[in-house]
Amino acid sequence: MLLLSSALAQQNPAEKEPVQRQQSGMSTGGAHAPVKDALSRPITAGGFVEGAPVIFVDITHAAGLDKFHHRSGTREKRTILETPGSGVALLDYDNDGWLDIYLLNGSTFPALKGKEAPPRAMLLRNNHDGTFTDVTAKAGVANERWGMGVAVGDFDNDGWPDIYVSNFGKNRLYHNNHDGTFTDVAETAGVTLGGWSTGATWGDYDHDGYLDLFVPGYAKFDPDNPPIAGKGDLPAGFCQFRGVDVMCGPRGLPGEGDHLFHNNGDGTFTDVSVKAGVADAKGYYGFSSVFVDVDDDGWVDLAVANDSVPKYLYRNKHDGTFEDISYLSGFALNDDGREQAAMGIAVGDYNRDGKVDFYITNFSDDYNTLYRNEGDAAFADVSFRAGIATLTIPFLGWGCCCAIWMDRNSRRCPRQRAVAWQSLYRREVRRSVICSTTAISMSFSIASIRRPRYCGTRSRIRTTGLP
Ligand SMILES: [Ca+2]
Ligand SMILES: [Ca+2]
Ligand SMILES: [Ca+2]
Ligand SMILES: [Ca+2]
Repeated sequence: MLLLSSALAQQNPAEKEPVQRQQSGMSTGGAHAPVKDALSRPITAGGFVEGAPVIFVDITHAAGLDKFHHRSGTREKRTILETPGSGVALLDYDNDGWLDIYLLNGSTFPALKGKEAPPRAMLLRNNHDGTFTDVTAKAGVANERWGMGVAVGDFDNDGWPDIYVSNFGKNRLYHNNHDGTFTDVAETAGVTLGGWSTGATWGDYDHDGYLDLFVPGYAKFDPDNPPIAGKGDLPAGFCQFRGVDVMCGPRGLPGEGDHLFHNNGDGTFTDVSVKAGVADAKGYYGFSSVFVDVDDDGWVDLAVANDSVPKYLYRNKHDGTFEDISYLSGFALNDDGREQAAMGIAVGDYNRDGKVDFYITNFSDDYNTLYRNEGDAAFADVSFRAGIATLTIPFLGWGCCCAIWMDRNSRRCPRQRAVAWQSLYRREVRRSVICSTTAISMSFSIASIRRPRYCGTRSRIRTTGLP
């Protein structure tokens, strides 16, 4: 039959039907626009698709967060002081169970001299409806100094989170007055310092029940005589990046030391940096720090991310002092034995083995580093093996923080989530810091995290650190 049809077609080519060329692919109906819900999330008639990607919607304006504008010197960025950003903290300052936002601001050289109004930090209260209200003026936390980092902790154990602000210039310790206002008690507490402080961290290193405070220092910088190529002793072209004149530093600048303040329990602190062995005698350029127990002995240890030089890791010796295990642990350098320009620190148990790991952001043309905890305070740079190194090479990283992801469709606590929380809580030794990063540019801090209702009772995490 087929053969016959074919023969007839050949005999009468004029009667041949037009050839229907079939395209590759598949046959479908017409185009249909996606159906979205009120939050612009694509949905089907049956609701969300199991396993579908999580959709993020930019709600900055709707939430009222675009009122904040960060300033840091001028666009030209002729000096290193103008190049970093400032920290941010997520904290429940009014203990209503909803996270509020504290955004630090930078400053300008004219503002430092009182020639123009200084940029202000902003505290945004969570209205429980997706919006925030600027409560900075009432709270009294505008800072109005050149802000770098912020760390949140309840230093006086009154149940209300207090705020430490690291500045270029004097630092602040905002005590929470329980009524929506704060009082800067840094002077009486003895924790103002001066100079250039960066990402601080709270942790009870001596197990006396009171949070102690570590404050890294970056570099010594004189705003009246800033290092600029072509000025003073510095020849033109002295400070370049890829052949372009840029700001000078940090290399070549004297480093600022680090400080550990012991909480005396009476509202005052004592600088014990030298005795404790964490004073940074080398003058490294500290950016971020975090108290965290890396060896599971129940005592917080201390990690410090330094810019352009080796990083510090100090092991708590349980007697008020620390042992410098930066090199011994493998944390000081990367897998090639090379120092990196570390900016931010994130702490988290990424491989769910119960041991805390570190993720470090670095300068551009270098990869961000994932340090896997091998046990007994030994760390291995597994960035490339983990497949997350190459894509970070072109970018300059700043603050970072671990995140615990949750299956949005699940009303249960997935095992991995439970393990992650347990892992973090186990390390919350006597109000010590757990999951935090403190970085200069986006110093990030979570003071009170409310666990989802379906995952158990409310718990608090004291963390510090950043963006
Ligand atoms: Ca709140
Ligand atoms: Ca307090
Ligand atoms: Ca203490
Ligand atoms: Ca420890």
